[in-house]
This record gives sequence, C-alpha cells and structure tokens, in this order.
Amino acid sequence: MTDFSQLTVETVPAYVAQRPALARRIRSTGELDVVEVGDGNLNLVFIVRDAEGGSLVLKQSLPHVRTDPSWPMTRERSAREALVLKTHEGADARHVPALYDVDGDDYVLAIENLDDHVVWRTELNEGRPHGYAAGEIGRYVARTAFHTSIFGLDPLEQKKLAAAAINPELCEITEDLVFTEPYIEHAHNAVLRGNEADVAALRADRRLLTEIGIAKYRFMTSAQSLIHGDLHTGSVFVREASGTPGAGAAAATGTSVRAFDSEFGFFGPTGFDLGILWANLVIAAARARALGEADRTQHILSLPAELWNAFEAESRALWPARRDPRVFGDEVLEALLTEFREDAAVYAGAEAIRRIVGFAKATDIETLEPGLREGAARAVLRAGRALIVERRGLTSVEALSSETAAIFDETINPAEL
Ligand code: SR1
Ligand code: MG
Repeated sequence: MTDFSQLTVETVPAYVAQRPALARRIRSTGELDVVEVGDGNLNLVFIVRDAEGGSLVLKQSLPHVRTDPSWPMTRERSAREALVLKTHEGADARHVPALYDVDGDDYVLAIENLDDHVVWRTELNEGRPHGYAAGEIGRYVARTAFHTSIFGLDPLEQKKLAAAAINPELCEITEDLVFTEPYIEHAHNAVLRGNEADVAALRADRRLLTEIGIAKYRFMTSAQSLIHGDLHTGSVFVREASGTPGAGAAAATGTSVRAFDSEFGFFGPTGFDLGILWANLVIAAARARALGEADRTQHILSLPAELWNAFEAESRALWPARRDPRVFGDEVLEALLTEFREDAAVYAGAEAIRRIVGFAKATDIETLEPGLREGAARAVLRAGRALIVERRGLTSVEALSSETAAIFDETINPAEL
C-alpha cells in the first residue's frame, strides 16, 4: 500500500489513479507529467497532466509551515479551504478555481489547473499591473460576502455554516502575525537597520496601538461573512484576454481573475478581504515609486478605489435581494458600506505594516536593492499608519490613496524623479 501522507512527484500518479472523483478529469492509465510548483508558506502543490490535455492541481497540507518545519500547523486547514472554496464557488464561480476532490485522509485537494494564468504579485513586480483585476476582486468580495451573510442566507443555515467554517489555528496565525508581533519584540520580525527607527516610532504611537487593538478585537469577534482570509496579490491569478474574438473558441480567451488559497477563510469582518488586497496594492505601488516609475505608481494607487467602487456597486446591486427587508432598510446598507470601508482601511494599514516588519514579507519590497528598499519600506509603514488613523477624516478611498501618494512623494526619492 503506497503511503500518500506526503505526496512526491513519484507517488502522485498512483495517488490520482485511486481517487474515483478524478477519473473524469485526467486519464491516469497513461503516463502522467507531474511537477511540484508550491512556493507559498504552507503547502505542497503539484500540477498533473495527462497525454490528452487533461490536467489538475493537487494541493496537500503539510503538518508544519513549509518554510519553517519547526512550526507545527494543523492539516485540517485542507478541509477548511475546501469548505470556503465550495461555498465561494456557489456564490461566484467566475472568480475561484473549481474544486474537483477533497481527500480528508491525506489532506489533499484536487482543483482546477490555472496555469494559463499568472500570479498577480509576480506580474506587478514585473511591471504589468493588470488593473482590470481590482474590479473583478471587488465583485468577488461583494458576492461572497452577501451570499454568506445573513442578508443572503437563511439565519439558521448561516449559523450552521459559520460553525462549520471555524478555523481557530489559522485565525491565530493572523491574530499574531498581523495584529500583535509587529508591535512587540519578536523573533519573527526583521527590518533593515535604516528602518529600525521607523518601527520604533510606530510602537511608541499610542493612537495607532489603540486602533490596532480595536481592529484585532473586531477581527476576532465580527462574524459578518465567510471571508477568504488571506486575499493578497499572491492569492490572485490573473489572465488577460487574448486572441481574436469570433475566430473560434481555441483562438480567443477572455479576461479571467481567480482568488485561490483560501485556507485562512472563516466568518470574519467583510472589510478584511478588501483591506488585505488594498495593502498589497500600496506595497506594489511603493515598489514602482522606488524604481522611479511615476505613471505606474499612480495607476497602481488608483486600483484600491477600483476595488472599492466595484465592491460597493455590486453590494448595492445585490441589496434588493436581501432577506428580511422589514428592518434591514436602505439606511442599513449605507451604514454598513461606511463600516466596511473604514474596516478595509484599518486592515489595509495593519497588513501594510506587518508585510514590512513581520514574518511573511512581500517580494515587491524584499527584492529591491537595499538602497531603494529602505525608503520603500519606510513609505509603506507611514502609508499604513495613515490609512489607520486617518480613515474617518478622509472618507473616500480616493482621498486615502491621495494621502498615500503624498507620503510616497515625501519619503521615496529616487534620483530619476
Ligand atoms: C505561517 S503563514 C504566514 C503567512 O502566509 C500566509 O500566506 C498568510 O499571509 C500568513 O500570515
Ligand atoms: Mg497563501
């Protein structure tokens, strides 16, 4: 009997052959091409292809953090990701990969192969912003939020789903890495020597720390909708339209944007998903600014507003279909949109700061040479702080992005600008 507890390129063909749910996805009787492509913090990921064009992805949870084997991690996250993926597929199939199979014994998910897409962060780093993706993700967040909230679901079903989607261990990682560790001395933290004073200033800022404490409390207690939980630019696949429309299906492919890697999903604050993406766009813009790319910086800084505007428009479009309009009148939607926007800004600020100070850094900044990295990191820290403390005074995403741009102008000074 083959041991599938930790898949390898060699054991994947036998694994696929014994999963009945995969028989219609891939022909396992012939030779299979298998490559391991995982580059995240947590999992093994294989792309599997047969000789007839069939393909799929296998994702297996390791019992520890991939990049730190001494850090144990529950393998049950695999079942939790499956629940988020299945539920989000029901709410917005256009924006997630299809789920083919769930193996609870060996902690393996089989999902749609999207290797005709590229990871958004990689593209941003290469100077290809794929701006259309911001609006698509805004619609994805609106649809998944509405259809998993009490506005879209029967209240009894919604509570059962919230119970099934509980994800304590992965929530704890976010609670620690995003909301606590950046603000204390911790072995996970590291910054350039030139940024140490920037971090000390944040830690001495009582107003900021109070906002972070409240944001953490809300993250831990606001069960608004089944969120993705880790919606950064490395969790989004993008594909630009190509080919000639009308020249046949094989000749043309449409634009496609998919949110993947939802293992951190749970019932949390809807604004969290928006905020995580917003922060990572700020980080991408800081990279562009440090490299002296003024137009690209401006373009990337316009994307948080596109994200928000699409979210808001889709939320308004879904609102007439809400359950129980007797007390959930239109004024409630206005109040909720304000709350979601303010939450998005505070979570964006927290995410921006942690990606500079804490354990899981962003390649956008890390791959800059140190002379540019220091200023870019300082700019992200200051922009993060401003998103948090100024979100109630600057009441639009556009105004907050203008503030981010002004901070970049003051903080980043490449010779060519
Ligand atoms: C130990 S996991 C570190 C980070 O990787 C994931 O993508 C999440 O962002 C988490 O915070
Ligand atoms: Mg991930």
